[in-house]
Amino acid sequence: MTIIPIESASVKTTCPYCGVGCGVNASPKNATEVTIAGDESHPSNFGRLCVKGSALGETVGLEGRLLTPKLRDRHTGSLSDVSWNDALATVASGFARIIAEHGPDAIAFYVSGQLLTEDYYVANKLMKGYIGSANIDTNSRLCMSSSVAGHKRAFGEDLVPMNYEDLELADLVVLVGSNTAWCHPILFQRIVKMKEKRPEMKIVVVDPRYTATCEMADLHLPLKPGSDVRLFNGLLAFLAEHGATDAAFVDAHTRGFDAALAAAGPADLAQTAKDCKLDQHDLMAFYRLFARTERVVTVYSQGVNQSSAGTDKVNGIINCHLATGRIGRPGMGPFSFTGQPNAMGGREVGGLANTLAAHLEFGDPLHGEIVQTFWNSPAIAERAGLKAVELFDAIESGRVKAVWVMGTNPVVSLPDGDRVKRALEKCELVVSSDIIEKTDTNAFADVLLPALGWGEKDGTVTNSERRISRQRAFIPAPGKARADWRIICDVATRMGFEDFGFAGPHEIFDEHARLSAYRNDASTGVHRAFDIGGLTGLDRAQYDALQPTQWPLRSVQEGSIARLFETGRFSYADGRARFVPTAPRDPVNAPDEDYPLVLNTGRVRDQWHTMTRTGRSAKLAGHISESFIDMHPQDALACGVREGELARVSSRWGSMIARVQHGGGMPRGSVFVPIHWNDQVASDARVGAVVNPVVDPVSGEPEFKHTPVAIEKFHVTWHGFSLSRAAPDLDMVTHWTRVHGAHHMRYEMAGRNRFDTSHGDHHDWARALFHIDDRHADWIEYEDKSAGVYRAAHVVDERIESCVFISERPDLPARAWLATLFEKDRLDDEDRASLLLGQPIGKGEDTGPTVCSCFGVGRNTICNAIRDKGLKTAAEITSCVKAGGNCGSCVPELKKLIVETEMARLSTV
Ligand SMILES: Nc1nc2c(c(=O)[nH]1)N[C@H]1C(S)=C(S)[C@@H](COP(=O)(O)OP(=O)(O)OC[C@H]3O[C@@H](n4cnc5c(=O)[nH]c(N)nc54)[C@H](O)[C@@H]3O)O[C@H]1N2
Ligand SMILES: Nc1nc2c(c(=O)[nH]1)N[C@H]1C(S)=C(S)[C@@H](COP(=O)(O)OP(=O)(O)OC[C@H]3O[C@@H](n4cnc5c(=O)[nH]c(N)nc54)[C@H](O)[C@@H]3O)O[C@H]1N2
Ligand code: SF4
Ligand SMILES: [Mo]
Repeated sequence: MTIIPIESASVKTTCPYCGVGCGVNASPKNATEVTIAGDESHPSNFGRLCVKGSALGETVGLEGRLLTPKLRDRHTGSLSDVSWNDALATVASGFARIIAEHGPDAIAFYVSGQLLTEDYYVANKLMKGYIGSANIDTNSRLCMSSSVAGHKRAFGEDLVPMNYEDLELADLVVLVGSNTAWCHPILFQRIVKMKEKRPEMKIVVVDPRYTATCEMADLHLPLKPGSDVRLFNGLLAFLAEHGATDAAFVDAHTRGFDAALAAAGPADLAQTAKDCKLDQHDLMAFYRLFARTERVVTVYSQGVNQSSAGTDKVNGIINCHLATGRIGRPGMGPFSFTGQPNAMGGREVGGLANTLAAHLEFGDPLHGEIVQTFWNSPAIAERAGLKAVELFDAIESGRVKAVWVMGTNPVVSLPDGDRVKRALEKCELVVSSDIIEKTDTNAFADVLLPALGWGEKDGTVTNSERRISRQRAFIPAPGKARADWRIICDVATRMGFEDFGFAGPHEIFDEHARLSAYRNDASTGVHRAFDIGGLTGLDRAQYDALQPTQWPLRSVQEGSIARLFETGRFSYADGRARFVPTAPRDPVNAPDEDYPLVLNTGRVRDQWHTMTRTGRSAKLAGHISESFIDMHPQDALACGVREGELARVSSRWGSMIARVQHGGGMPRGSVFVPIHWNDQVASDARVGAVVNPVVDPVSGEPEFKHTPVAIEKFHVTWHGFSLSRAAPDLDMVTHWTRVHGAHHMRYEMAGRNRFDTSHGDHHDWARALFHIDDRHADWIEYEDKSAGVYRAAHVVDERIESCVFISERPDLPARAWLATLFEKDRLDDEDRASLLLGQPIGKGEDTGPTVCSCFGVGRNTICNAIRDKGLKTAAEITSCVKAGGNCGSCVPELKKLIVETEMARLSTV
């Protein structure tokens, strides 16, 4: 690869991962190497980055990138490189033909909260104003759509009223269905820092699991999965009964209180505790704390949204804030933490199938008229399009015949993932814009379009507090990749539509800003809070210089509004917010005899979604390197599985395999499986295949946190792992997971094939595994037939090329020291002896799995330091072994290790 030298000036940009939207200083050294640091001037993070943000430099390389357009031959299945001309012609003519034959609703776009606002804007404009269908939906349907629906019902518009400072001004922060410590780490650190300053500030976590977030909480409510509506209905009734509501606010600014209170049922603490499976004293403590604390922020995330009662959960929470008048004032309010970097931007442009554009809606012809007049477009969609899950149903049934997937990986991330595969297989034309060539979804694409990735593209994103920040390019466009907005405009132009001739993202942003202000005032009857009129007319230089800015920003003179609803005015025409009655209902699918456990799915600290980017970082692979099934030890016993063994999780929809573990704080009856692992990195670990396709009736958001499942042992005869510079032959292995190393690939493996005991059998197997023909190759080998143990390393010119360790039992040697051998040009005698022995000689002890990814500090190192030096706080650990001293993401785990080490010490005295 040619390295293009570029100026190593630092560029201010925004992290492409979570909705916190941290500012990043990127200092490129060359086309693929960049130094990353937090931007001290950015008001989201003030210079801090979490571990994923800190590791961004490791993910900008070109490994695995899609760099040229490709077309698939449907007969042979093979892909071939084509010119942009041919690729665009195929897409445009394919869409045009299907529209001509079957109408505009026969095609669909499935887009992403990871697109930039400018990409999103033109995709929405093309579909809703030019093709004339509303069949554009986004993966935000899987993410924030229950919050969107809840906000619209309560406020009359999809508005997040808060800003991050409110988290610091609050005296009580309630985190509902949010593993903030792992998923919004920088906001978590801001909360924790404030709590250290003001210990009287309280944190309550509402989550069935005891997560890393609970380490910092004053109170953890491990409620029954799905019972949040009951919890907040109970709270509303409690507030009313104890005179803790704000009658003046309710009278002046809301409607529907009585109906909501009636739906909430009587204030019966014992009953609510029973319904939510909570300790009555804990419940009382929470209700009292909420009742007496004026400054309360209630944060909610996927434990709330991803539920068949998701929208009601959101309104249940908002009802309590409206009843107490705790909204629109400093340090209080309901706060939906957004997941993706541009979840909010997508909502602003109308990326969801049931919104039109710029917070204008379907159902009122005036809204359609406003948008169509502004666009001067040939058409305007008149009714909502298909929501993600329905959309893929329609693809499977043949109603939708072409789909363009942009920046999302639905085969992994939609529920009932095997059905998504079947749908894409049937679909006449599948187009995918991605930055990576091999993904589970791209395996089904007929046309692959190479997009520019983070660091290469330019545009804006909006974070959870409605702050618009620039993502800026700092490395040159690789190969033939193009910006998403440009690809969309190219297709639009080839379909014969004018009005897509933008010279750059600044022109798109300008049009978007103008639309937000167009006929946006009380006199039109379609006044909406989303207005960035103050950002219109930016030329390229001004756009490039745009500083992080919160909306609304009607005009430069008026400036940004940091907190919405300060005047008590909401977006409904009468200015009043609405209480929404939320009658509780149980999740649609309940556990039964065949599927007795509830599957909960979510995230781990160091991976991002389907791992196409974070999966390429060796640093991030160290924390958790394989998929797992976290379950209560007694449930494991009942299912006949043991910690460390492989097990199959199955539901009525599909199955997957992962390793059983305890210690994730699971209550009885629930299991937790992470969402990240997929067919590219593991043989059978795609949890989306297991998840039920039930959706919330209002928002259409899938119930990702609640699927009845069964767990059974996955029988294997041996366990093992390999490290190698070249890929091994995975057909020889029953179960595998790939783990990225700095100078090697590691494969965790297990198999069912029996080796007989004659020597040579294992040896031949190892040679075949690593594709080695040379009979005189240099091997270091050890075999213990009686224990069923075999290990071998293949050495070329004194340098290790590959090694494999297998055993009949899952307890295998540590991997960390083996990885260090791949950094060496030659093995010394001690290394060779260590390989034979299966453990390091004279190299100190095994450091254990990574806890602190920034400094690469392992669990054993930390536990030994705690034990030997009597460390009592995370800060002491940091000063002793550095762990926790950079991004701080591991601090909750350090606290847990202190407790665990102390427990272990006590149990041995
Ligand atoms: N490290 C990392 N961070 C991320 C992401 C990532 O992939 N990796 N993705 C980003 C995205 S897009 C999103 S949407 C966010 C998601 O951020 P979060 O919502 O914080 O993350 P999840 O792990 O999906 O789920 C949160 C919690 O909901 C709990 N839960 C399950 N069922 C219930 C229930 O019935 N009630 C309640 N109260 N809680 C329940 C789960 O046990 C889990 O701990 O994270 C963002 N940040
Ligand atoms: N079981 C279960 N499933 C879930 C969830 C859950 O909690 N449980 N959570 C859901 C949620 S909240 C979310 S947000 C989704 C996320 O799920 P996905 O959106 O499917 O996951 P990603 O891996 O983020 O997919 C992004 C894709 O875009 C590509 N990409 C990256 N940058 C660019 C770019 O600039 N342009 C283009 N065109 N492509 C790019 C990446 O390579 C990748 O293939 O998962 C959902 N699915
Ligand atoms: S908290 Fe981490 S992942 Fe989220 S934006 Fe900040 S650095 Fe990126
Ligand atoms: Mo998300």
